[in-house]
Amino acid sequence: MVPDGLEPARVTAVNRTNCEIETESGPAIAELTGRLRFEAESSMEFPSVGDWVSVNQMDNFALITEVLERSSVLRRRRPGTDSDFQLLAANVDVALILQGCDLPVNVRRLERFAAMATDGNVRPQVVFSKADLLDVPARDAAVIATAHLGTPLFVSSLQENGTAHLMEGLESSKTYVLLGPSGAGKTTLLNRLLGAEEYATGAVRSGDSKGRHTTTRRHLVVLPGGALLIDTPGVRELGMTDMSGGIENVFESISALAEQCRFRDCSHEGEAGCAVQEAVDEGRIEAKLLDAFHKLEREAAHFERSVAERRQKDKATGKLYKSIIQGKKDRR
Ligand SMILES: Nc1nc2c(ncn2[C@@H]2O[C@H](COP(=O)(O)OP(=O)(O)OP(=O)(O)O)[C@@H](O)[C@H]2O)c(=O)[nH]1
Ligand SMILES: [Mg+2]
Ligand SMILES: [Zn+2]
Repeated sequence: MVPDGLEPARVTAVNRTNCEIETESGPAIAELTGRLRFEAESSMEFPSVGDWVSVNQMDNFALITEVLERSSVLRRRRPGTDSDFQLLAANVDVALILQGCDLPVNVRRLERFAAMATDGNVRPQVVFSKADLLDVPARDAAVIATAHLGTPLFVSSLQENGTAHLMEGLESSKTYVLLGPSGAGKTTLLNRLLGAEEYATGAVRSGDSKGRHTTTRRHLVVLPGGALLIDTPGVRELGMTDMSGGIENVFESISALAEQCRFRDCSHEGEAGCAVQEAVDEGRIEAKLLDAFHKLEREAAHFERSVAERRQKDKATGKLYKSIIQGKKDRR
């Protein structure tokens, strides 16, 4: 709830010394109150892109007094720490996880992005970008390799109807975030959805198709249809390395083994004739990795359960944001 005398606003970008926010009366630059700045116990308490905050508006200046409760977060472990997190974005509904078709499908990376999203109550959606570079058999192979992560979308920002399918699925006043390595085509897609070359994109290196880290900050943009999209810099280090040590393709190999379990609905938690458990017992799969697999599944289940709850909240937040955007349009 926003206290009396204050108004709600949404953080669209975070700079070193201030935040950019969208208020009912349009965009503004805002600073944190001293209390917020000095009493924070962890960096997670500071506003991040996508956060709803309550602000005290003055003439051409605003003060953020409070970060409102988050419905979801995208966060990663700070490299080298166990419990310190870096918040990438807040109040995100769907993470669009991009994999460029100019590079081999990196299932492991997609899984890590998906786990990061699920972990924060964000729905992961795999998106194969640069689909113009893919023939049909390669497309089928990509679908099969990532089937455990849901049905992927294919987009091309260069083809005539290359983004139509994705665009149709974007819901007004829902918040989406673009994730993926540098060069995957995140900003190109954003420009395409905006219908304008508004943000800088960069060609990938000719040798290995790696990106050049063109986008350097996260920012939230309102799309013509009313959906909200956060562009991010290519993530170098995911900070989900607690599962390191040969997780490569582990989810795939568990899925493959699961087909040999006696029961089709085997949960691999001690059932008779479980091929996955057998592989763990024989040391072919590390127990730690099976745990990680179970954790991801539990998170997915938890996510399903909380969707209904979140719908209620989303409705309220959506209305609020709509009124802000609408208010802005009316004044134009
Ligand atoms: N063939 C093809 N190339 C694309 C497509 N989308 C983007 N590209 C190219 O991919 C390169 C990288 O695109 P960007 O949008 O800058 O990538 P990014 O993910 O924003 O990269 P960072 O900002 O560095 O994280 C550019 O040369 C784009 O022209 C596409 O749909 N098809
Ligand atoms: Mg970019
Ligand atoms: Zn089993």
